[in-house]
Amino acid sequence: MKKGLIIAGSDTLSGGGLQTDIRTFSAHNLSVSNVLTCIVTLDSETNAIDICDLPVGLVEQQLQMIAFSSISVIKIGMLANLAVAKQIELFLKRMTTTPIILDPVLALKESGFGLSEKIVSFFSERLLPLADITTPNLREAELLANMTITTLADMEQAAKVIHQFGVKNVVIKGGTRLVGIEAIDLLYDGHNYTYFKAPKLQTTNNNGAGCTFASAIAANVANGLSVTESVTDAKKFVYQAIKHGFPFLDDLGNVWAPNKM
Ligand code: PXL
Repeated sequence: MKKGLIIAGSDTLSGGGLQTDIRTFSAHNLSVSNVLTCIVTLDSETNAIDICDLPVGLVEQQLQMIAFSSISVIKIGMLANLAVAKQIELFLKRMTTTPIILDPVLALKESGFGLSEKIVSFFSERLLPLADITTPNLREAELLANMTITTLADMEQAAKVIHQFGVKNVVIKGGTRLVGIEAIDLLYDGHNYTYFKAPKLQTTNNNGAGCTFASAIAANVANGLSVTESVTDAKKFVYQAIKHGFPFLDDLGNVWAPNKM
């Protein structure tokens, strides 16, 4: 059995983050090593998102443990701060033959969570050049490309700008924000623009959709699929996961990915 590595934050509510990434890898028959970077909870009084970073030394210690084991893919989610991001950069520079899928978690549910400009530029200048695929949502694509996205033409333009940072493939998760009845994602490999479409599902049970999509792409790459095949299959997987989502809080529920046969 192949093994994937997930570097991510814990989502206490388990819709997104490490928990969803592990479930998605398991559903794709991959075993998993993981490096935890932070813990995301909600403030019990205000319900605001609270991100508790792990000490950077502890992140480093986890990375050292898995540095020499054989890994078929590395999927990166929330890093939370610059010191942790720098440790991840050092680690990735040693893993030159392993495909790297970088989900630039800079905005939760498109809202942004007060990250500094420094971390955005660290992602573009230092992490993107090391990645094979990056999977920003629309808001993250706007932050990385430093532009507003309201149309498909804007999405193509943003993908081009992000590609110029040195990442081989850009997948922009259009989600439901663009007008129209379809959820549209875009892959740009430096030559071609490929669109992936599915009907928009009317649901608020979508916490973890972005993580699930990126993890499914990573798992498919580890299992030997091409980038286009990986995105095509992951799009079907995340559609089912959103469809099978279930309510959790009053106004938010989690996606749930049924096991693949
Ligand atoms: O879905 C984005 C995401 C990524 N990582 C962590 C999260 C979430 C969303 O809640 O908690 C740790």
